[in-house]
Amino acid sequence: MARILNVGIAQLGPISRNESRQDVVVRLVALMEDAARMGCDLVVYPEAALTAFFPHWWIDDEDELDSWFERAMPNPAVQPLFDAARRLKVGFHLGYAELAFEDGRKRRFNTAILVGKDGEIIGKYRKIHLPGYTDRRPGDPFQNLEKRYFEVGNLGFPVWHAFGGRVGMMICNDRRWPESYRVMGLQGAELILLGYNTPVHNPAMPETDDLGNFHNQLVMQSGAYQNGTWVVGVARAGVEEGVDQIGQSCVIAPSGEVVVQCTTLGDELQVARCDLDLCNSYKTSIFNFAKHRRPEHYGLIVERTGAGDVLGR
Ligand code: CDT
Repeated sequence: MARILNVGIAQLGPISRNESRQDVVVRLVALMEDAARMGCDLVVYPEAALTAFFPHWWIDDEDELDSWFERAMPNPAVQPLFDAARRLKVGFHLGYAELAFEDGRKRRFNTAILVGKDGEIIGKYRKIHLPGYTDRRPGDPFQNLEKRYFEVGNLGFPVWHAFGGRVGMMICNDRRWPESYRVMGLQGAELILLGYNTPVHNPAMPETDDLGNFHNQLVMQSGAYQNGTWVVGVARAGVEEGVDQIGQSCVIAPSGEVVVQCTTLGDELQVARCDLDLCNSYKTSIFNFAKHRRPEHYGLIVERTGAGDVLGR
């Protein structure tokens, strides 16, 4: 029997700096209710979906910085989303800023969770590829301070048995790196979920400003095809606190084709019927990793000895 999963892409428009989490959760629940009406099994929300994207501005004060983070998941502000999942029997993927107390210290991560139709958390991922910088760039129209506000994720790129398939997560900038997909592809991922906040303007590379949407789809389409997996990418779009962000949230089939795409820069739900078995022919023929991949011939350093590096040939 075919393994069909109806996946909703719940794109968000801008969130203002003073919008409460409770108000944002009302927006998220409205999108989930739409998704339930359209028969979705799973809804995917963007990166850091509970607040405005605060890495775009400088924050000096520690308490103020902490106020953008979630200390527990769920927590009272987000509980209505978990309750809605249970009531509507719709799972979800949600990005948020996480404040954790681990190894005897306070730690901050850019995190995403996968939640089942019963409202229980199935898995957690912490963003590994953090863009931007730690210093202040007063000449730039906005900041990109992820390297200052977050630690590099320490949970790897796991793949979970969930929703009748093998599901992995990444977050925003991770999608530009082929190894993010490949590490999950090597674990048999059939569905990779991700959210993004991508400014149209990149102050460090203004020559690419016209290419933002192209690069967005280029990396996700390649990742899907080269690993024989569905990829679902969901934006927070539009002009938020003066920063213009791309939309074009989409669902990509293992063929690399975009099957569904958002057309606005606001809150918008689109639905894709994802047949997880479409991954099979890619995984068993052209991208049968065990049969065709030859990492031992890539010339990677496999051993460092006193006499020199041993290459994997
Ligand atoms: N949030 C995030 O990771 N954004 C980065 C901006 C990089 S500048 C083009 C991204 O890769 O979309």
